[in-house]
Amino acid sequence: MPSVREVLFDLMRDLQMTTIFGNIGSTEEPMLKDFPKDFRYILSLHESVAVALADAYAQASGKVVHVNLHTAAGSGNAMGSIETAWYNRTPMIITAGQQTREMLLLEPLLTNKNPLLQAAPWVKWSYEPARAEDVPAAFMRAYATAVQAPAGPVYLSLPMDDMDKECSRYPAKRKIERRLSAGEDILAAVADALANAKSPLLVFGGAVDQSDGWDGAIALAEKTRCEVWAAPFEGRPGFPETHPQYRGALLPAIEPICKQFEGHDLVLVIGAPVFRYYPYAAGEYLPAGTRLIQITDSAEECARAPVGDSYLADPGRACALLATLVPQSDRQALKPMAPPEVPETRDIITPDFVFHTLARLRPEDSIITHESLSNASSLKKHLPTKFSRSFFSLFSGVLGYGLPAAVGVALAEKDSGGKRKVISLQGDGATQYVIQAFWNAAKEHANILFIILKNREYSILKSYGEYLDASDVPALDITGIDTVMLARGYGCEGSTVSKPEDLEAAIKLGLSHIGPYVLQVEVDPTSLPLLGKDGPKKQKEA
Ligand SMILES: Cc1ncc(C[n+]2csc(CCOP(=O)(O)OP(=O)(O)O)c2C)c(N)n1
Ligand SMILES: [Mg+2]
Repeated sequence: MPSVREVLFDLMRDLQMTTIFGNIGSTEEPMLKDFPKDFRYILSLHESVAVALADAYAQASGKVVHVNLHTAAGSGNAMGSIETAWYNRTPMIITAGQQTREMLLLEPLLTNKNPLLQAAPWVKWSYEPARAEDVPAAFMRAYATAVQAPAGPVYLSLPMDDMDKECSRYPAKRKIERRLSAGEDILAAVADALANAKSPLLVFGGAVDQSDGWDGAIALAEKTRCEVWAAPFEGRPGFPETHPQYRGALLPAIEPICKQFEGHDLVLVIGAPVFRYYPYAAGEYLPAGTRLIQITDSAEECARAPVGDSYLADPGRACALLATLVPQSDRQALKPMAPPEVPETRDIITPDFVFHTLARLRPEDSIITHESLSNASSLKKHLPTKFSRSFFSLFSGVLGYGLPAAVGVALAEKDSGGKRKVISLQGDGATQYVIQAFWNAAKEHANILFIILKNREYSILKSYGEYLDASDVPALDITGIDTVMLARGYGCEGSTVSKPEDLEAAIKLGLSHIGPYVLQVEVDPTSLPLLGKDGPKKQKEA
């Protein structure tokens, strides 16, 4: 009779899950012994790297990923990235070893005391099989849970003595439809509202792109000829930021969003929560006379919206259907936004100047990953996303995503036979949370240009301090870090640039390098107003 391990690996093979990301310990070795030749294990040196790398791989490829962690210890280390995978809606099965059932009662070393609770808020399901022979079927159920809309991580705790036990039952391999439908019976009412609105406004979230809605969203926007905005804090765009109707990302706060909606009788939000706000800026959610409609495939997102009417449907399918139901508007076509100003020449490099220069030099089809918080709006202005699946960031606010995400995206690109360059734009602070990802970049010979914006501080926290009226906060300066030297230690090449006149040549060199290259750019540390120059300046005045 086959062992639990043999049946489990057969099932993973059947589900086309032959790549395992992770970081292991002794409690996982019984599962991984005699590792089949057609599988690969992508080792990371820290669990948060493994989860974030796999997350980005799933985002870029659309595949379901398997991450293998070391009992409670490894799972604990991975929590920040698991939270990000939850908000990124990533289909991810996490398996973690557990102490042998023989000793569990006496709580030996490496016991996961409560595997069902450890990751609980950020996984869709946690389970430890009641019997060894249930392990493969539990994996099948984990798969079915993880892929359904909204996709997300699930957690399986697997006792180490289960693997060599006999397993008589091969779980049925089941096809699980990953997306909801979007029917005319429900959405005709939304189409009517759009057709009858005087001045509608569309807001698209990243779930539109996750559900293959990119082209449908464009078709819908062009039918309605209205302004299109991105929902705040989205990990990936749902609509091309180069489109003439695109107007930018909504500010992530209550009062400014309300202002942005003024003059519109209908706001249709597709594939995003309503909304992810931070900081707090008191105000009304909507102007008087504005109706909000949300289309989401997440019942939870539906429930937590403070205003508006919600429809549960697949965002991508909804866009495509609405584009057929809505009549062509005869509104005047909108003019595209003015291009960003060319940054003025200064004796110090500014983030604006980095993005402006990169925009001139980067291949049009390059993919950007981003974790550089204080200058995100400038980045978006200079480097708007033109194509589906070509910009990835984090939707959670948990730092430690960007570096491994770049590697995960580059790996997905390589696996699909693509040759697109990945450009990773990183704050110097964010980079330090998951520095070990440079090792994966070197090992995979990943085709990435990392640009580290070295301002020697947590710049955005200085802006928050200003907004919150919290002066003299300690611990916001991070001087004395040389990221290029750290990256070299992990096997990546790189250099530092500090003069504006040297930047172009440095970026060209980095872009032409085959494999990972780390360009550290010393930039102006001026912190900017948190909600932009026109937004509220202080929380208490908001
Ligand atoms: C895991 C985690 N720890 C701490 C924070 C709080 N935090 C938010 S932004 C930030 C600083 C980011 O600094 P850097 O990457 O250098 O970007 P900059 O603001 O300087 O552009 C910190 C520490 C966080 N979001 N996540
Ligand atoms: Mg910084």
